[in-house]
Amino acid sequence: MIDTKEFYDYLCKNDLDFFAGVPDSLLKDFCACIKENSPTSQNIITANEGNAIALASGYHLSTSKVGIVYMQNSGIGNAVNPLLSLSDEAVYNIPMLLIIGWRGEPGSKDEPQHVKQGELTIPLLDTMGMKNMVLDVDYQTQIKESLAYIKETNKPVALIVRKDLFSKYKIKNEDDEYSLTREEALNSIISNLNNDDFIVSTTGKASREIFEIRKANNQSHSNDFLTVGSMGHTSSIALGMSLGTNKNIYCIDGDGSFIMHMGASAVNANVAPNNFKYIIINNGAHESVGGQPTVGFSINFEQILKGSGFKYIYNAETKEEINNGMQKLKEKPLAVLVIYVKQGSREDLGRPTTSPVQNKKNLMQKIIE
Ligand SMILES: Cc1ncc(C[n+]2csc(CCOP(=O)(O)OP(=O)(O)O)c2C)c(N)n1
Repeated sequence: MIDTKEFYDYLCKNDLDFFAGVPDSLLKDFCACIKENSPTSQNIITANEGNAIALASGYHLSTSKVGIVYMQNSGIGNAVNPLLSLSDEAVYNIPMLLIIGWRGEPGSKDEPQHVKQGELTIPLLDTMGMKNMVLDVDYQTQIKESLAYIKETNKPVALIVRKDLFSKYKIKNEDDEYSLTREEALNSIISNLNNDDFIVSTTGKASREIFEIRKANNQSHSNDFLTVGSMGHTSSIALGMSLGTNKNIYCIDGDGSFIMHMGASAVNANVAPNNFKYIIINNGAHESVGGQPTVGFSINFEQILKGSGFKYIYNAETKEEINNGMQKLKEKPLAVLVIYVKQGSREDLGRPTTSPVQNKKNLMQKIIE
């Protein structure tokens, strides 16, 4: 195990003190340590991983410093374009140090959405011609080696992080501004749905909670599409579904997911049929992976959504307001319900016990019936 603070201090000592990225569960402690010890201008939690590559590139242009980009391996896909068409040696040849959480490492047990990405993490980096190494306790030697390589080639280097590599580093919780938890909000949403309403829910704990709520209610899972991977694409999946059926499709998004591919919102608002019902649960954080902040509490969802073309925006903080908002979603076209909740989830929260393919089959059978 690596002492997280010592690792962070070692990076800073080597002039590696500019961070950008999207948080990850395996990097939870590392991200908490950066957040606690770096000024906010030196740790930019970006909308998506591609932005982080671009940001570190821009920072290098004005400082000649090497930025650190952190991400889960799920984010490699988002990063490929700027890695290959911006920082690559064939284009601008811009160095940076990537720190990548290795979900789905071959031989370890992980969720279905991480298995293929885990297998392909190193092959993908190799294919892109990126020097990479699996980070271990001898990290000082690895960082020295990375910096020597960067000095010689100006090329990015990736350090891959196994599960449980970093020691615990607890983030200090901000004061709770709102009273409901995400799970309570989901319970209220679900209690307002009919048997032929469908849900498309976002990546992370929201989908896990929905699975458990259905179980506790003795309801089938056939009405729910749990977007277990593919963060940020939930609303596009819901849009596609709503274009193919007359049934109501309730998209339940998170603030981090919404922000990751915010452009989808503009297209959704312009093409959404009346059965596309949009709900965003805003806890101002990437709660599922450790609670690092998003800009969810600093941006004006109402203006963004209205500017995109949605007509009616309803805000809710209480169960009663959710009930009213759900009623409005049923009545009005192009309506969005934004629910403000506090952070937190149950310690004993489970995971879906049926496979994604089985869930898909059950859902398709029900929706096409
Ligand atoms: C492309 C990609 N980047 C990062 C992750 C890791 N990840 C899983 S859930 C999550 C946080 C989602 O935040 P939000 O949508 O606000 O939902 P919350 O967890 O707060 O309920 C992150 C960053 C991922 N799955 N995919």
